[in-house]
Parts: sequence; structure tokens; C-alpha cells
Amino acid sequence: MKLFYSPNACSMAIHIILEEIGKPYELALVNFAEAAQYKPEYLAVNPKSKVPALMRDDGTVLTELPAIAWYLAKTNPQASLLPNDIESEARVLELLEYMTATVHMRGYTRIFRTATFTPSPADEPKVVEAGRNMVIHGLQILEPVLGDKDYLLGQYSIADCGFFYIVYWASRRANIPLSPALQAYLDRLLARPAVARMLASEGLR
Ligand SMILES: N[C@@H](CCC(=O)N[C@@H](CS)C(=O)NCC(=O)O)C(=O)O
Repeated sequence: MKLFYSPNACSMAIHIILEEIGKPYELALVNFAEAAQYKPEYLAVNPKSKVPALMRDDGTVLTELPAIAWYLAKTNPQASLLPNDIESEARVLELLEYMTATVHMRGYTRIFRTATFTPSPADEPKVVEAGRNMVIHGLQILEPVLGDKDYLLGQYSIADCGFFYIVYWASRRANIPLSPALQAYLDRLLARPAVARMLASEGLR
């Protein structure tokens, strides 16, 4: 299996899952600094120009973070990354969808890719503010799901692998303060060996 990734991108969620599973896999860097995601070599892998993309051993490619996460968890039940009942699976997918489609796409993307949301540089501060408010709202929605548990569903799951980059970016990229409960959650995830290996591999800390 080969993961197409970019350091400090949302592909880190899948990178963590692969580390948790512990089977051999390859990493393929998609260098955003060189706009590699728009070049023919990568378009042949993922015409959507996005990471993550997972190439399976038969050469087929799976895209979209929640779908890849679910696929890896289901095909590696020994890793116990997805509870084995339909209600929990639906809740995990509900969480991953909210993180990626709303908090990431509607929130963080406004903060990190501001110019794509307005033709007017004068409007950019307002776009950033709207993005920050969406992220803060997302964290307010997700914090009570965590409650006083160690992980979102109680047991560690792909939902936590997905939530990692949402809280990590708040802390490390967007300067959005975390509540004590979310800071403790981030610290708990940072202490996991699989997360530490992913960070080291991507040159992060
Ligand atoms: N809906 C996609 C979103 C993936 C996404 O937006 N990835 C970003 C990195 S965090 C990306 O590849 N951006 C490259 C670009 O837009 O040029 C998913 O869930 O996988």
C-alpha cells in the first residue's frame, strides 16, 4: 500500500492509521511547494489534486479521508480501530464527516487559503475571522462528544486519528486556544507512539 501525503496536511490522519495498523506501507510525497498536486503524474493518481490518496496493492486508488479511514479499519480488524457495531460505525463516520467537510473545509481552509475565498484582498481579514469562528464552533461541538472520556467513542478509533489534525492545527498552525479538556486530549494523542512516529516522519513536533 502507498499513501500519497503532504507534511502537515490532513493526510496525517491516514498516516497515523497506517502507523497504528503496523503493516509495511510506502509513503509518496506530494510536494505542495512545487504544486505537484496539479502535475500530470499526480493527476493520474488523483484527478481531484488532493491528499490523502491511498494506492492499494492491486493499483486501485481510494480518496477522501473518511472513506480511506473506514476502509483501513474494516480491512484490519486486528488493529481495533473501529467498534464492531453499526451504531458506533455510524457515529464514527458522522464525526469524520463533520471534521473534514465542515471544520476543515469551511473553517481551516478559510484561514490557510484565504485568497481563494474572495477576489478582494481587503476582505481577507473577514474571511479569516469567519474561518476561525467555524473552527471554534466545531471544537465546541466536538468537545462534549469527548466528555470526560479518553477518546471520542471511549475506545480509541479512527475518529481520534481524524480529530488529531483538527486539534493539532488549532494549537500549532492557527493559534486557536484549546480548552483544558481538548489540550489534555491532544497531549494524550501526542503520547501515542504511532502519532509520534507520524510526526517524526513528517518533520513535525
Ligand atoms: N475532501 C478531501 C479533502 C482533502 C484536502 O482538502 N486535502 C488538502 C490538504 S489538507 C489538499 O490536498 N490540498 C491541495 C490543494 O487543494 O491544492 C478529503 O477528505 O480527503
